[in-house]
Amino acid sequence: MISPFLPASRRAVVLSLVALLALAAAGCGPKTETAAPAAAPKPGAVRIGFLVKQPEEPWFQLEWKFADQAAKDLGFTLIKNGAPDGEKVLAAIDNLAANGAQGFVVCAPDTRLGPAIVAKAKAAGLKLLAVDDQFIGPDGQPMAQVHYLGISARKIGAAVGETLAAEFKRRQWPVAETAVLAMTYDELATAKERTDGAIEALVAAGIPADRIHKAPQRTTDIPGALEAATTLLTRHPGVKYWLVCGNNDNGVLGAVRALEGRRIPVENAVAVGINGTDCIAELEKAKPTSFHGSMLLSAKAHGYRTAEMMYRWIKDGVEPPLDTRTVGVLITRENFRQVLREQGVRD
Ligand code: FCA
Repeated sequence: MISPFLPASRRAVVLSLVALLALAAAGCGPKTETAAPAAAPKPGAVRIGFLVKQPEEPWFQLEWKFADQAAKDLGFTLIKNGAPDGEKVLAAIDNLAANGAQGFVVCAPDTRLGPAIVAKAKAAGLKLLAVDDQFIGPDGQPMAQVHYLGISARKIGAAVGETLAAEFKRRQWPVAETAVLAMTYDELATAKERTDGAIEALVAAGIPADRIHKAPQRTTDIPGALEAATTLLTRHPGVKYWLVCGNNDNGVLGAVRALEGRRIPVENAVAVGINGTDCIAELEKAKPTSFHGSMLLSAKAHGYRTAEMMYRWIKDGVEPPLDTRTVGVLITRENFRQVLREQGVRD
């Protein structure tokens, strides 16, 4: 199902794109680029692809770093590719097949590409494991038959909401002067679950539902969040204190920059992200900002573990579990250096 949140004109574009990609996946659409095969791999050599939607995001760079570690430890070749749109992800799968890969891990640029990706992987005889973002089928439901490793999104979102509620109580802000800024990206199921979880926890802690304001992001990078948050803040000039949650660090960082742009004092806002990998420079700033902390996810589980699962599947025929969920842990200015070291994110 195409998201009801898209305007009709964009829905039509997305629909025709999906149709085109399905055709291409079935081998009857326009040809996608295929690189010349590299030197033929040794018989029995394992080659695994790792495709990510936003290669510029530190989270995905860390997934790659841990997958590289798995390749080194287990002795397989890892082929990494950025796949920021549908055409690139399908072309990358062609390239993997041409280069002798037997399987790949993928965080798709749009989860509705799931059926096209599955069709292409099947046609090329490649094993497939979705990471982070679960594929959505033609019926709008998660494709539960496609192997997937992702976060326990609602639980992690709830932990964000609980952290914000605890700060709100500790600071004794009057409810009537406080509001929630939720940076949302409801087109992506894991993102929606995260912000829904945070909002549920805030309401359970006593924040009235009508003081919760959603700022839908058009893109999931900092500029997309800055734009959405600025628009929302302009519409609510009377709010003195802000509690900020979002889909990930970049969403929340964009909101923090928007609060600064509106001259909201640092101590009048508290913001908590998700990922923990994209906010390190923010936490390292000598002068604290409103960015209080983040739920650090396990880049190692998402990078090393997925690559290892794929390796065992190819080499030993051990099929991974269909659905694996990972947890998060809160990092703040007080503990982030130690926790990042413990998790192998930082030396
Ligand atoms: C999604 C987000 C990423 C990261 C990942 C686990 O793909 O876009 O930032 O949070 O889930």
